[in-house]
This record gives sequence, structure tokens and C-alpha cells, in this order.
Amino acid sequence: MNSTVRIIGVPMDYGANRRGVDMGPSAIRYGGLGEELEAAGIDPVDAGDLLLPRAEERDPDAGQPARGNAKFLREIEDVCTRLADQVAETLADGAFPLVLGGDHSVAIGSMNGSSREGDLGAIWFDAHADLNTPQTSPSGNVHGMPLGAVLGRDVFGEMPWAHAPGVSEESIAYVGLRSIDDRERKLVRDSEMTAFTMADVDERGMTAVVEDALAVATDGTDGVHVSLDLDWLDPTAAPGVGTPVRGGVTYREAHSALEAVSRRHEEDGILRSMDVVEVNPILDERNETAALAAELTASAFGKRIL
Ligand code: 6HN
Ligand code: MN
Ligand code: MN
Ligand code: MN
Repeated sequence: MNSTVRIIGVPMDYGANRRGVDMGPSAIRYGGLGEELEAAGIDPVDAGDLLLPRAEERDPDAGQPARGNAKFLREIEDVCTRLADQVAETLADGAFPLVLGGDHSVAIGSMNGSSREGDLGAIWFDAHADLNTPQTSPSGNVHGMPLGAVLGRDVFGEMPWAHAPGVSEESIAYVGLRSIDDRERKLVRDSEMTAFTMADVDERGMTAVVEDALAVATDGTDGVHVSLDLDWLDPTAAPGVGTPVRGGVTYREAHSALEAVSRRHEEDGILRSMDVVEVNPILDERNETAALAAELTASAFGKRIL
């Protein structure tokens, strides 16, 4: 990794159904992010956190789209618009934007900012598909919609802050998928995205799957966004998340996945931006999920055992 890494914290929980992920940025820093990145040979610059109102002070229904259900959409628009500007500014300064969530709706802002000046591929390390829209969501929680948003599906197509024209389906690869809503299943199947489920990881091994995912995300794009949702891991390794799903990635598999990303980046500088999301310190055990988030980030930036 050659460029400076700029850490941008987004203490946002509007998109999740539980309070707590708003403390993620602090917990990941406290979990050793700075030290871990230094061990990877990176000198991070911390830009601090975006300032945002507490969820209790806001009306979740105030920004509802005329069609569909998406709680706190007005607040999420405000935060993601500011985040997208910061991410774009970071890239313009020649630095690497590392965004700490917050719930997964922060990825709407990261990806919009990161795709302003070129086509962006993405690797989605997550138990979930996050492809809902206000029309399809069973929960109304926007953290289940970031890919639906950047792809401009349904009402998101009318929201320029959400739809990122530089992101297209064929450049997105899921890794480790295992929890998909009934309506979402058809959406994933009918899409042009590449989905590597946990069954693919079982069969082929993590490294091979990630290398294929990288091939998808780099083909015809100018850079790759890595979105790391900590519920991608098995709850035994990462208990501090709001939507845990059994049968997830192990501690070692997770490291090997992000090491594969960094190997590819060392070859041809593919990484453009990253977010680390859904750490919930209230549900965590002695901050271990936050510390793991810090470790995995360092793996992505080239930290090795030896
Ligand atoms: N996440 N598919 C469910 C929903 O409510 O749309 C769960 C989404 C979880 C999202 O963990 O980022
Ligand atoms: Mn997610
Ligand atoms: Mn998830
Ligand atoms: Mn589009």
C-alpha cells in the first residue's frame, strides 16, 4: 500500500434495527486499528467522525419515500451525502478512504464518493445480500439496502445521492452469502452480480473464491471497493453484530480472504476504498469483534504473520 490511509468514522445506526452500531468507530479504534495498520506498514491519518444527530431526536418516518418503507431515509441521505464528499476529497488528495461504520448503509456514501471519478467494482463480504429496496424490504432497515441503493433500483433510481452510476452489477461479487430474504433471493438470481455463498467457500476454499471475486470486481473497472460487514464471520468469532447468522466464516478464513485482497493489491494497486461496518459494542464480548475488525483491516493492507 503506497498511499496514506485516511480513517473516516461514521457513528450511524439509522439503518439498523438496534442501537449500538453507532459506537462502532470508537470501538474499532479502541480495538487497536492504529497499531494494527502500523504493523502493516501504514501510517494512518484519523479524520475523526462525522457529526450526526442521535436517532432518538429524529422521526424515523419523516423521510419515508412515497412508495415503500425505509426508516430514517432523510437522515441517511444527509450523512451519506457528506460521507461521499469526504471520500471523494480523500481520493482527490491522493489518500485512501477507510470508512468505519456504523451500520451498512454507510456504504451508500462510501461507494458514491469512490465512484465519482471512475467505474468501481465491489467485493461484498457479508452474510446478507443487502439488495433490498424500500419496495422489497421486510424490515424497512436501510442497512439491508445499500446495494439496491447504489444500483439505483426501484425508488433509489430517483435519488441521485443513492444511485451511483459508476457502479454496475456485473462488477460486484458477494463472498460468504448465507442469509437472503425470500424476495431478495430472486433479485440476486436474476441479477448480473456474482454470488459466492458459504457453500462455495466450503467446496472450493476461501482463497480460490476470493481470487475469483477479485477477477469479477477488477474486470473493466478503475478500482475496487471492499465492504466488510462483520456479520460475515461466524458469531462464535464475531459476536458483536446486530444480525448474526450461524455458519459463517472462521477467524482464519477471514484473514486469508483479506490477505488475498492485499496480495492482489500489491500486484496491481486495485484497492480504491473500504468500509468496515456493523460492529455493535453493546452486543460484543470484551470488544473482540471490534479488535477483529481492526486486525482484518490490517490484513487487507498487507499485514502478514511473517
Ligand atoms: N446487514 N435482509 C434483512 C433486511 O432487513 O433487509 C437483513 C439485512 C441485514 C443487513 O447486516 O448489513
Ligand atoms: Mn451488510
Ligand atoms: Mn450483514
Ligand atoms: Mn446504475
